[in-house]
Amino acid sequence: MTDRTHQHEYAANLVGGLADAGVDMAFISPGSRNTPLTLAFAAEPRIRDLSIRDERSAGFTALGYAKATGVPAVVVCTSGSAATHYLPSIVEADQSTTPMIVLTADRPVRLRGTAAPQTMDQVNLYGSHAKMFTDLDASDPADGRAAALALVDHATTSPAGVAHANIPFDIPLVPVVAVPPALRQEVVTSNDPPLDVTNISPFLDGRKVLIVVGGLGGRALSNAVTDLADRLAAPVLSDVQSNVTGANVVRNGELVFAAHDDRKMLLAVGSHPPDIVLRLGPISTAMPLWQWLETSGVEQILIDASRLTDPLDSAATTINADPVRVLERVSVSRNRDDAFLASWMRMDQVVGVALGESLATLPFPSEPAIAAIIASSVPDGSILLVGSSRPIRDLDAFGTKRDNVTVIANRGVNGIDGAISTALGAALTGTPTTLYIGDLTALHDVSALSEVQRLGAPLRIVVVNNDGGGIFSFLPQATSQGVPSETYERHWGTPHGLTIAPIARSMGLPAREVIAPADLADACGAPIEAPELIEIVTDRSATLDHHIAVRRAVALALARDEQVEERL
Ligand SMILES: Cc1ncc(C[n+]2csc(CCOP(=O)(O)OP(=O)(O)O)c2C)c(N)n1
Ligand SMILES: [Mg+2]
Repeated sequence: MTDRTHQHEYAANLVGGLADAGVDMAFISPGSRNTPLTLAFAAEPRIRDLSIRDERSAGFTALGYAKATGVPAVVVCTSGSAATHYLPSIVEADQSTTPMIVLTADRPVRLRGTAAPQTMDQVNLYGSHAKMFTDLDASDPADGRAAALALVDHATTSPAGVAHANIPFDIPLVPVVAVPPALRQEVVTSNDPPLDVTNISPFLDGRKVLIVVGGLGGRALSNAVTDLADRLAAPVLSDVQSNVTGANVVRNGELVFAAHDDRKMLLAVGSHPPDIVLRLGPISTAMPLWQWLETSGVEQILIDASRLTDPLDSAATTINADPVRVLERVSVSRNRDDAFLASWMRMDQVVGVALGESLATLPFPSEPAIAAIIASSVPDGSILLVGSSRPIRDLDAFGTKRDNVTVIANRGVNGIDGAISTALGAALTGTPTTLYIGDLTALHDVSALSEVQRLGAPLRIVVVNNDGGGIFSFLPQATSQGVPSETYERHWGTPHGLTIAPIARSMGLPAREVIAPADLADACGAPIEAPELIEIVTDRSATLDHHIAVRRAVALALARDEQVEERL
């Protein structure tokens, strides 16, 4: 792993080199992966660091600055689809010979070609429109300055144009020593012979199987999983996007899985460990689950048709095939011992009750309660399109899984871009659709509100407005001593002070704010006949505490049930 000191020093040298070469302006879009660069720009007094939330807009702003000054402006963004939004401004810069320097943060090289979240191929992303592309290696700080000078040189040498550097950064992204959670290690090693891909039955027969369905959906998969889970008496942890339901689904799977005692021991897995995990499709939204899969050593079989590989690198066997086809070939005798399943179902029930009680005690509006209300109130037969960042995680953790609601999300690269347009596309099928997003996600695609109004599709947009990027409160950037609070607010908190409802109204879209839980439930439950926007304003600074309170209450209830209070 790249040493954290090295990559921060590298970023500081790179930014220092840019300043030496005359760069005086950087347009930075919020994200986590670009943290070393953001901190370096914030600390460099010769370069003004401006935060612009929409990368497309940041690209054009940099373009205008460079056209007016002749000095290359710098744009900086996180990994994933963020970088794709620079293309129109890059094409203009290239064809108008305007100097521009594009710095895209990337995941570490070892995660390339895997299905790691918010990861895509960023090498040569802008093709012939960038004069120069370089895939930098931030491991030796001494190289940073030379890289900067080369970028400026390429951007400014006639004919001027675009120099693009892609820079992989590894965790920890902030200059503190991160303490990894000490999850219980349930090490089960397998000396079994190599798996015959046409038949995984011997690996499942008579064993305690936990089925994990990631972000993969479809009726056929749901039926195949339900059938196999029934025969194996296996509990199923299904990701919110998988829409897999059925009697064996642990409905509060994320919370059950995340519940730990104060020594960070996972209660559920500790008390009721599986012999083997059958993973279907890409990794799940629930981070506690994939952290456990990554570190526990539990035997895992992964079946995924994707061309991308396992980002966790934890499956003993990966079968690149359609999970439905593989599951159809499984022949196992019916498992008559359902104690394992019953224990997970009981935990689920305990957690469900504790969750309900805990949500009710939180002051409203709390973001966990909003997720629960939206999940349970949207109309039967409708689509629930959920945005990246907190909404999908909150829906996964706190929302009830419903058989008759189809959840959709843009989780290929986890962008916060294009959400309103995507929902409009879904609603144009005629199926009533609810879009549940954060405020930055709404603002990123705000121009689409006028299309929603114009096309009149059955779309209800619910915006949870916490005045910025709430998700970053959950990351080390929020508390690290290496990130001054003013810098945190400018580049991650990114408050804007806007309410979205008046913006929507200005585009002719009916829009209103709701405050009370019952009003939110009524607003979300009403038939969706014409487009409208519902806004609910929350307190970003309180969200993390709300989450902690709910998780604590759930863990306590589970521990009590498991007779392990002494461990809490
Ligand atoms: C196109 C794009 N740019 C940047 C990011 C990095 N990013 C991930 S979450 C997030 C904040 C989203 O804020 P908001 O929509 O208000 O949701 P909240 O976290 O507040 O619930 C950002 C900027 C991204 N995923 N996609
Ligand atoms: Mg927000």
